[in-house]
Amino acid sequence: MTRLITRRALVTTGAIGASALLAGCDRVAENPGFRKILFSGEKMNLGLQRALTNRHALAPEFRPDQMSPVFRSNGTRNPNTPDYNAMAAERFAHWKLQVGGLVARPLSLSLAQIRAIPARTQITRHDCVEGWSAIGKWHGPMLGTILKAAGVRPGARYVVFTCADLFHGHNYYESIDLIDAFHPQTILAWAMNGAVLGIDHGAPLRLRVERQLGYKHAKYVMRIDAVESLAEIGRGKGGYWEDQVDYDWYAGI
Ligand SMILES: Nc1nc2c(c(=O)[nH]1)N[C@H]1C(S)=C(S)[C@@H](COP(=O)(O)O)O[C@H]1N2
Ligand SMILES: [Mo]
Repeated sequence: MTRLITRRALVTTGAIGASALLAGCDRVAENPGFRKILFSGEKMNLGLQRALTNRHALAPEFRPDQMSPVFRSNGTRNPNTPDYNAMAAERFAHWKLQVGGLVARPLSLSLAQIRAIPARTQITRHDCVEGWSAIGKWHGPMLGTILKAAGVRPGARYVVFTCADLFHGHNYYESIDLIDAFHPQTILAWAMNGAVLGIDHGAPLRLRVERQLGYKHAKYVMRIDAVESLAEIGRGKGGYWEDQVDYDWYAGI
């Protein structure tokens, strides 16, 4: 009996599944019944799971008493270029974030302007691919607020972050799609653990994209560009580590 019901459920799922998939993956994955069938058992397809995972779900948030006593810094700890050092020496008073690419209104925002935008505070866990994690508190405007002000044009599919630090003469960069760009926990943080963001953690501004692994969280963000394709940027894989060592572009956790 159980088996029959399961078979029937599967057959029904198959029929509805095809059209529902065409209608929009997220809705299919949000249905608990579909999730159970698609994501359980030995034959679970990881690629499919990734494609159907609810991209709008929130990352867990934590209480202040759960914050890590030490939050290590990783990758670049100081860009240490002449340009960056000059900006840091005046506490980024003349630094500006450029927002461009496929937008209706390119923006050039000072730190004071960014700090005046309504901000979100979130205590989240950072997971680095190298095998450590830390819980920290981040504060800054939602990336979506800034993108809405710039007006992302219809052809845009990704948002690219260009950073101040150089690796063999090339800027660290990262990219996310528009679902993550407009996710409520995707913020441009200018404060961490209740203090102004330090140089080791990406001053003056760093991305927090909480549903993904650490290397996606671009520090030292200088430019944000809406683009249609990632093919012409760097080596075309959407990020510094993706280009270098084949890390996944979508590093969902
Ligand atoms: N610009 C830039 N962003 C970066 C990196 C970097 O080297 N340069 N390293 C990444 C990696 S691998 C991790 S784990 C986090 C570390 O952030 P933290 O220094 O605040 O811990 O930053 C990410 N963003
Ligand atoms: Mo990392």
